[in-house]
Amino acid sequence: MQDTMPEHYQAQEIEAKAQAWWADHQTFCAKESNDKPKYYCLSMFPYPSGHLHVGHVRNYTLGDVLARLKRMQGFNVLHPIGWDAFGLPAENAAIKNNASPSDWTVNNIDHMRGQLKNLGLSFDWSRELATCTPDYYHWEQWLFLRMLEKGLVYKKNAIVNWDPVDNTVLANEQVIYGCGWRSGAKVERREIPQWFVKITAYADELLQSLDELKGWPEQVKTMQRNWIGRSEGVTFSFNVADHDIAPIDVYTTRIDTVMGVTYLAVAPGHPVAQLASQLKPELKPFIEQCQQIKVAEADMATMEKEGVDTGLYAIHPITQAKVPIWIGNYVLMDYGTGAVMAVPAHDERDYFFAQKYDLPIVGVIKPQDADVAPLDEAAFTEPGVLYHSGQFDGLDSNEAKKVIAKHLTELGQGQTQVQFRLRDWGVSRQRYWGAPIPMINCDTCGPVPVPEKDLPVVLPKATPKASGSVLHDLPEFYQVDCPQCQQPAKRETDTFDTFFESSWYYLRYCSNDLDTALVDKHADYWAPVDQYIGGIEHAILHLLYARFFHKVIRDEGLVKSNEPFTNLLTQGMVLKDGSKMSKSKGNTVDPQQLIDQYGADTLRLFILFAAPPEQSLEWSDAGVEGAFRFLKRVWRSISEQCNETISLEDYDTEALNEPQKALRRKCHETLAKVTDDMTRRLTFNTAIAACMELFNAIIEHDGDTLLDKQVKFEGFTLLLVMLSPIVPHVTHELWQKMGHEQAIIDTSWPEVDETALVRDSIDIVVQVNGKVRANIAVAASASKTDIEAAAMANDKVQKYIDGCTVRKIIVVPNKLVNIVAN
Ligand code: ANZ
Ligand code: ZN
Repeated sequence: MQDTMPEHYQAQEIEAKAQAWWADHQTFCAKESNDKPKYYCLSMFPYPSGHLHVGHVRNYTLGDVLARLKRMQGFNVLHPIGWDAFGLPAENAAIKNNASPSDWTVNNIDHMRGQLKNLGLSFDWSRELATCTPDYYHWEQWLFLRMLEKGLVYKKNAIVNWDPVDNTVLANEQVIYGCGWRSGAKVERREIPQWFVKITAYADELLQSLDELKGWPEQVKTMQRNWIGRSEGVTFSFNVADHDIAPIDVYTTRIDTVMGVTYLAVAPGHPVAQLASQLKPELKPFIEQCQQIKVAEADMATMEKEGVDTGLYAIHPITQAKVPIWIGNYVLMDYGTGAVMAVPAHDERDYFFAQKYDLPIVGVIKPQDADVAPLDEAAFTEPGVLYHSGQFDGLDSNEAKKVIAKHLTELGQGQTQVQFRLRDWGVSRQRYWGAPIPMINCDTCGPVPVPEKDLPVVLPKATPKASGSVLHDLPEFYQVDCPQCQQPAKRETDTFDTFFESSWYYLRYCSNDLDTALVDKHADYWAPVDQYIGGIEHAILHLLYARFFHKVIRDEGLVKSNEPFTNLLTQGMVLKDGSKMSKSKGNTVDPQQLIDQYGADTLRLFILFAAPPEQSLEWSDAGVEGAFRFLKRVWRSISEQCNETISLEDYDTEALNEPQKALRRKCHETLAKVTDDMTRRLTFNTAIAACMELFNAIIEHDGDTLLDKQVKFEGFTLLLVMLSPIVPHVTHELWQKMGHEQAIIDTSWPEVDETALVRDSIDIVVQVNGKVRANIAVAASASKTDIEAAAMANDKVQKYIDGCTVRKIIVVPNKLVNIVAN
C-alpha cells in the first residue's frame, strides 16, 4: 500500500503537486511524429488586461479539456498560449500613470501567466508569445511588404471616424450610435492618408470557402456571408437633362423593377450633389450636415431617411421619361456607384422616402395571382410578374432580370455586375502602442518600403501622451534616409490595427523560435487549427481577417491549407443574476479568489457543469459549493478504497453475479456516453452528470467479496480517467494513490468493453389500454410469446384486466407490451 492519505481533500496541496509533476515531465510540450495523428487545440489568446476573468477561465478550460482528452486518445497535441499585447488599454493606462505601455503590459502578462498556471491548463509554455515583441511583429511587417509587392496594399486619403477623446481613427464597427465604442465621445469625420489592405481581392474565396467549414456554427457563417455581402446586379446609366455633365451610373439588384423608377437618389458626396449645390446654394446645409458624421452601416438601416430635391432631372434610358434627382442621406457614397434608381413601389427605403416627400409610387411587379401589387401600407418587395412595364409585361422577375439586362447592354447603357459589401481593411492607426508600419515617406519617391534586411522596425520605448501618437515627437525614430534616393525622409508613424497581430498568431505558435521566416514546415504539420474556441464577439472581424491572412500566407507558399480553423466553438457568456458579468456592473467574480478558496478543480468542474459550452452560463455560488462537495466525496470514497490494494490480475468478469454485472455495465455505458459527449457533442455538462451518476452507483454497491471490490476498482479507475480532463489535479493524485504506475495523463483513453454492455435481462413496460401499469424483467433472449406470458402473469396487470376480455396484445421488442382489454 502507498503512503497514508491525508483525510481531507486538500486542493491547494494536490494541485501544486500535480502542476509540478507536469512541469517536471514537460508533459505538454508538443511533439511531432508520424505515428500519431495531430490535434491543434486553440483558445483565443487573451489581451493582458492584468486580471483573469471568469470568461477567460471558461474559454481556457474548454480548450484544456479537449487538449487533455485528445492527448489521452493518442494524438500529438499542440495547445499553446500567448498574449494579444498591443492595444489601447495599455496606452491609456500608461498615460494615466505616466509610465510605459511596455512595462505595464509585461507586468500584466507576468501576473496573468501565474493565474493561468494555477488553473492547471495543459499549455505548452515553451511556445508562449507576446505580439508586442519585435521577434513577433517582424514577420507581420514582412508580410505587409509582401502584400505591398503583390498589389494588395495601397494608400489613400480616406474619410475616417475620428474619436476626439481617444484621438484615433475608429473602424465603422467601433462606432456605436455615432459614438466611440470605448470613449463614448461623439465621432467626427476627418480625411487623412491611410494604408489599406485589399481584403476585397479575396472576397469571392472568403465567401465560397465558408461552405467547406463544416465544423463552424451556421450562425457564424451566416454573419460572415452577410458581412461579405455578395450581390449580383446591373450597373447602368441615366443621362442628366439640360446639363452637360457625365451620366449618372446606378447599381441595382432589381433591374426587373426598372419601369417603376420615379426618381434617382444620389449620395450627398456624389458629383451631381456637388453640382446641384452650386446651382442651388440652399442645398448646402443639408449636404454638410450629412457629411458631418460618418454613419456606421449598422445604423444606416434604422436612421431617419432624409433628402432634398436637386431640381435636376435624369432621362430614363428605356422610357425616356424625365425623373427628378434627389439627394438622400441613405445612399452610401462608397457602395455601388453612390447613386440608386429609386423604385418606391418595391423597395422599402424608397417607399418610405417617397411617402415622406410625396413622390410618385408606381407598381410594376405583382404577385402571380393578383392584378396589381399591394401597396397601401408598404412596398411589395417580393419577386413576381411584371405589369405597367411595356414590352416587358408578363415576364416573371427572374426572366425580366435577364431580358432587361440584355436590353440595356445592347443599348450600350449597362452591364451586369457583382458587388460586395465588404470594404478594404484600413490598417493604419494613429497610436503609439502598436507595430510600426514598415514604410518611409520620401518627398521625392513617395512612400517607400523599408528594405527587408532592415526589419523589424522596432517600436521605441516611450511614454505616450493623451493627444496623438508620441512617435511624432521622436526624431530618432522618424528621421531616416530614403532607401531609394538616400535623401532625408520621414518614417511612417502610424501603427497597425491590432487585428493585424491576431490574424496570424495561430501559425506563429507552430514555428515560434524561428528567426528567419514567418513560419516553416512545422506550420504545415500543425495547421490548420483543429478546434478553435472563443467568444461570438469575434464572429466577424477577427475570424474574417485571420481567414484572409491564411489565404495570403498560403499564396506566399508558406502553408498548404486554405482555411485556418477547421472547427469553431463559440462559447456562451458568463452571466450573474441574468446579466453579463462586467466591471461596470460590479457583478464580477474573481477566479483567483475561488482558486484560493476551493482549488482550481472546483472552479473548472463548476464552469463545465453549469451549462453546455455554447450556451450562457449563470453564475451560482451554490453551484460552486456543489462542485466542491462532489470532489470531496470522490476524494473520500476513493481514498478509503485505497486502504487496501486491489489487483485486477485475476479479475474474472465471467463470474460476476447480477448486481456486479449491472454495476460493470453501468461503468461501460457511462464510458460510452462520456466519450461521445466529450468528443462529438462537446457537452461536458452531460458528461459530468453521467460521471456523478456512476459515482453514486459505485458507492451504493453492496458487497464485500473480492469480485465486488474488483468491480468497484474498475469503476473508480474508469471514473477517474473520465473526470481527468475536467478535474486534472485531484484525479492525478487519486490515480497514484490507487496504485496505478503510469500517471493518469499518460494513460490511454479506455475502450468500452462491449461484452460488459450485454444485458441478460431487459426491463419492459407493460401498458393496459395505453396506460403504464407495470414494469417487468424478462430474459434478453425471451420470445414474443414468453414476453406476452410474463406480462399477463404480472399481479398488477391482472388487477387491471380483471373481468375484462383481452382483445389484443401488442409487443414492441425490448420496450413494451400493450394489452387492449375491455
Ligand atoms: C433599385 C431597387 C428596386 C433596389 C428594388 C432594390 C429593390 P445589395 O443587395 O445590398 O447589393 N443601392 C445601390 N447602391 C446603393 C448605395 N450606394 N447606397 C444605398 N443603397 C444602394 O443592395 C443593392 C440595392 O441597394 C440596389 O438595388 C439599390 O436599390 C440599393 F425594388 O435598386 B436597388
Ligand atoms: Zn526618396
